[in-house]
Amino acid sequence: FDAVCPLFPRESASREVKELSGRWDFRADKSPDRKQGFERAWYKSRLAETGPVIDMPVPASYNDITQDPTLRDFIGWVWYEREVVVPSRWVADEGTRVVLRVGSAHYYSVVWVNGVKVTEHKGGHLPFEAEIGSLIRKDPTTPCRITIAVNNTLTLDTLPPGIIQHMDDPTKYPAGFFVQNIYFDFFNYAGIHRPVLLYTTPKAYVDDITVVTDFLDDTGLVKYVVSVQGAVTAAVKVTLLDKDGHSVASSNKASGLLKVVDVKLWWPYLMHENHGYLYSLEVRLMAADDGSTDEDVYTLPVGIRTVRVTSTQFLINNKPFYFHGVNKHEDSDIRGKGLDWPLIIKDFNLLKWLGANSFRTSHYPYAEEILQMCDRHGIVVIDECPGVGIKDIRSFGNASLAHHLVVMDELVRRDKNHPSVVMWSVANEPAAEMPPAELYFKTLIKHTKDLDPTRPVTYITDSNYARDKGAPYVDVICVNSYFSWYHDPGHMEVISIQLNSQFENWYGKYQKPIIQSEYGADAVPGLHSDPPVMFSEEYQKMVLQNYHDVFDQKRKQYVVGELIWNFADFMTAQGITRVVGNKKGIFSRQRQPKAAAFTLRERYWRLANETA
Ligand code: BDP
Repeated sequence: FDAVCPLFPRESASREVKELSGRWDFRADKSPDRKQGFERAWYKSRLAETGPVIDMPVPASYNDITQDPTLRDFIGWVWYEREVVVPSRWVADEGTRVVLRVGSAHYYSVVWVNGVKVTEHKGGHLPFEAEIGSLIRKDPTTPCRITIAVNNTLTLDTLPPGIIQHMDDPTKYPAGFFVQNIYFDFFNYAGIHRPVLLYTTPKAYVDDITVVTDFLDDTGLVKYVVSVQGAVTAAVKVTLLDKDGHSVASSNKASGLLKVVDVKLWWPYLMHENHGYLYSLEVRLMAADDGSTDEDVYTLPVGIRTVRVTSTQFLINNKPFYFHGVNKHEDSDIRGKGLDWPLIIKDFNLLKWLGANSFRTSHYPYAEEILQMCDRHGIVVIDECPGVGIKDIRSFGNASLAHHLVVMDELVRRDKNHPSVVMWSVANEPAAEMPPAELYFKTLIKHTKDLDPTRPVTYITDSNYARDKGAPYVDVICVNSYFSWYHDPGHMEVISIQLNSQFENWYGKYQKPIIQSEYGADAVPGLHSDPPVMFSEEYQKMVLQNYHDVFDQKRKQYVVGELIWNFADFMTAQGITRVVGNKKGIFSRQRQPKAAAFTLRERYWRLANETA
């Protein structure tokens, strides 16, 4: 299968994009072993010809769209299909590459065009694509039929891992009954979560661009490499433009170093008036002299900044940076994990209202569209892969590790050029005290650093500092703790003692900067109690305040950040500790503030003013 082009599909003078968002035909394969669709080759004809179909929006999770409980909790293959009219000029011009791209689909996908398999992909949060020009040219008169089968089953070798449990006792369960067990705390939403689109490039095209930035006094340095496909000789011209469209540097080489006088650095939100300053790198692949290939143009946003870690600090542009931000989820009513622009922009407005300067993409890579917003607004990102719930010892096996390395390849390839991304997180709360964790994390972190030597690498731990086997390999210690919630529930008086010990123990052992990567408490919106009790808004607020007192002592030493769990309430699997989902949001799932949001807002703006 074709490798994925790492460049986000953008329109330009030489490239067109056709979005396939909207209504698709859909059917869940409810046969006992879920294999009927493959056995009867549902991809060979229109889906509506092989059985009943329903309407399904793309992008969206399918789980909350209908009133059918068996679809909400469905496990196995679902089938999506839609026909698209391909512009005749794309078909007529043999020199046009037509690429079908899926932003993401959870978890395993197989794609057919007019009944011919064109690609498959493992993993729920990263893009995949296939060149389909020759297929649509075979029969230019019929519309192009796209079929995508998606399977959400999680096993010990998937990321995140899960396990299917068959219940065979006929006195308790109906025949064939099975459940999907998961080791993570969010609903396993499934379906086509991000836009599906067709885009074109010329036959010879810009396939990848890598930029690494630095500066010396007032001069910005942009090291770049352009990779080209389909050209015999590649004449490349690159031009760096400022925000007003003025050229500030240029070159005729496919790789090199651009120097920018009086550079405007990319700064985090609220740290500088130029926060989120972006240049544009216009890359032009010249048409061949003999007319055999056309010109290709691609424009990449570039923020010039540096990242460095010392034993006590996290430095952006050589200035100490303190993360005051949130952990998020891609989650909302009805659409589940489906990309939704009103939600994205609302969330950025709330982040800015809060005075948050950062978030972690807990617990999987977010849509590229979200990272582009972070670049524009100066919101700093810890980019996390879907390595959440690595709890079973079998998930540390060779097959799991091999897949985890591939996921890091795909993630770094996709996100390497975002100035907002300042650190990679390879996992969340793995069973890091288990013996195989040492080699697993040593290998995984080294692999990530080889892929990208410019960014620190971490994983998020909730293990004991004395027994955590991967901590020696991370650049920043990221710790989650829930004092007076999961431990000593109801006793806020333990927080200051336990949190101080937590920081002192970790720093004492490793002398690395520390981020409190999660802390918080559930609050059911509108539930009040004074004196505070668990699940009331007052309790949540007081827990945060108790944590903040300790952060304020330690941030003068080696604590470099605090990320609240969570930005907003989110859906989870059903269970006795979850009241229609996880309620640790400082906003409700509908993005209305709880009392704690105002506490955090006051604090974040104060911190921002101190460090500006
Ligand atoms: C942490 C997990 C996070 C959970 C949170 C919680 O990292 O995914 O949602 O606890 O239980 O352990 O609220």
